[in-house]
Amino acid sequence: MGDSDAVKRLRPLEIDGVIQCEPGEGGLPKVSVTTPLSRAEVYLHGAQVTLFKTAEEPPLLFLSERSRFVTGTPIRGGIPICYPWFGPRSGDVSHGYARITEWELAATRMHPDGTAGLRFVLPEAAANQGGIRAGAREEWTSLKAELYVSVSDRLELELVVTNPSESQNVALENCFHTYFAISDISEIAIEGLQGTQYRDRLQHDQLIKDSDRQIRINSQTDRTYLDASGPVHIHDPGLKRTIAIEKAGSASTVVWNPWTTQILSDLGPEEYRRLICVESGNVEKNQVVLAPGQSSTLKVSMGSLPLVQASVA
Ligand code: TA6
Repeated sequence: MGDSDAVKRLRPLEIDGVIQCEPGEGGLPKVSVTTPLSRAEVYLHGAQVTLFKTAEEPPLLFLSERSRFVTGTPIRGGIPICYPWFGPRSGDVSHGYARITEWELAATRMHPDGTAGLRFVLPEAAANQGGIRAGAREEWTSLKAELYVSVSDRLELELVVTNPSESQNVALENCFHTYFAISDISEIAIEGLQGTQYRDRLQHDQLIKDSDRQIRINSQTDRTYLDASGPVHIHDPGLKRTIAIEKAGSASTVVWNPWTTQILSDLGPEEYRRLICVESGNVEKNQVVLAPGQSSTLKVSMGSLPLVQASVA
């Protein structure tokens, strides 16, 4: 397949042997990153990371075999960027328009320690569709959003949003809706959320305090943990690894698995067994309010380590 105009525009940003731009699934422009320790792939569509893998590990992220790669439709898997809202919104896409917009690749670099860095910019027109989108607010049209992706033995993402207004506060939600690859949903234990409160979407949105040291998934799960800013570990004996998720600038953590009951056309019937979403952001009462001229940074750092033996009860 010949280079599309979008891929041709990316050529000057390539770094030989490290950063290549090429047509990906569905012909969508994809940036492939190779470092001495790892590989990654990021689609300009949604600035969505779809692959991260260190040399000796299975991929860290789950990507549905049935994901569509079509403009205007979210990719199912990897790290969707939920912005500037989280969740459903009447007349517009769920989780905001950032993940169905083609971002611009603004810069690439290779650090002396071998880390590869990418910077993506959300086009200002994203909030519009020939007129402001049904779900968008006027004040969002002037926000500046940039995504920094850093690839080494870990994967780090930073979403930086700036309010250029000289007079107006702007409220928004943001979230890295990360799909982690696991051996089997029955195997894993999630640790780090003990003692925090969550809104349970499966129990009439009631607020519940989580007293479990470890969370195990045995049915459809959709929990929004509020005022939860700490690290989370996903212990996976099946893959003999613990996935470590650290974050900064994030007060909310969402845990989701569709099980067999939430039917999604872009997710195979058995794929629920091989994914768990642990999402890092600021949603609901944890929403971000930017004063005039203020910026916010949502940062997540993820990687895997040998299974923390004592962890799995
Ligand atoms: O992450 C939790 C959630 O809001 C769930 O309610 C579920 O709908 C999931 O996101 C996937 O949403 P999507 O719009 O990507 O199908």
